[in-house]
Amino acid sequence: MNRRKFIKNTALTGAGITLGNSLMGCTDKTSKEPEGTLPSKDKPKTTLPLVIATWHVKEATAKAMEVLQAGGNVLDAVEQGCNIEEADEKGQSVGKGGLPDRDGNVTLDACIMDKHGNCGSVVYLQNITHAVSVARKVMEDTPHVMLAGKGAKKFAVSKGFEPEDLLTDASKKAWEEWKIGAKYKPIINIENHDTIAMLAIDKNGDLSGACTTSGLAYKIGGRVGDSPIIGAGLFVDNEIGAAAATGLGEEVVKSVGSFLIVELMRQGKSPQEACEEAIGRIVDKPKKNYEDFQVGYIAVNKKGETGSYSIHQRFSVTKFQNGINEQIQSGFYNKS
Ligand code: SD4
Repeated sequence: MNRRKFIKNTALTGAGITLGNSLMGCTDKTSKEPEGTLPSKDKPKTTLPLVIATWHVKEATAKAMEVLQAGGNVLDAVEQGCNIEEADEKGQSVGKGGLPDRDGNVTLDACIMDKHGNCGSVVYLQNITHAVSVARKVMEDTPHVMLAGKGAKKFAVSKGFEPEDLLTDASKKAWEEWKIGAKYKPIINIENHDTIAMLAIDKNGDLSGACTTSGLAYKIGGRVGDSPIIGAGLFVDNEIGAAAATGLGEEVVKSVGSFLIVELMRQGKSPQEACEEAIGRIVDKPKKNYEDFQVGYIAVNKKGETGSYSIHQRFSVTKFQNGINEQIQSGFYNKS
């Protein structure tokens, strides 16, 4: 048995005393209940499929659910869900209309990961709205994982993506106003609508995830955040679960947040516990500077249980499950 499987199995055995069959996966209907556990019919249902995403993005989760309900592929679901936000010019932190870097260039980061552990990513992509779809093409049509800048754009154009100006009048105006003071300070929550990271699980329990952003507003030209970094902004392991991040990417990269959450779930933590511990790793540092920035995580495990947690209040997630597409306020660390 390899080490990965060993840890997973150990975690399952340890937790099995209290959680019984529920940890054995959503498709296991044959094994007997240990004594003292609730009969299956009385347990809370974690029905599939489900979609969860960062921030208030009901149209995006609705699109992903529509794909899943139609029997579509879970990878198509997260891609098409994210595409909705990328095309929405009103969203100033994703795709078209994203806020530019300090030189006025809109540069996009995105990644996608499937149930087989395949992944694709683009960084510093310019003039192409659907960065997440380019990331998917990198995954499916190249031997690489990540393409950057000019090469990423050239590749996108070769795949039929139309170049366009992503700097809308509203974002240009915001940048011009910013230039007056030109202070670099991460904004804690942008109107409850920011980088979109989406995780989905289909009715068979298969997972995929995607993440797409224009990154931090007014960043230094060339800066890349966590969102296209596999393991930081997104991680999917079809045996265990998936996690994704939003917020100050530098802090997510330093703690490899999404991979950490999936590994914590592998060791037996619930998605909620794993998100809280990953935030704990960021805030619990000798130099306590977390008051200046936000990080938020979402996670889902193989059973369809979800979790979310952030440093500061007002991080919300959108979850679509059991026919209900709802915005949920996340728990948060900083109560002061
Ligand atoms: C980044 N994580 O580029 C992204 C930005 C973001 O909410 O998520 N903002 O660092």
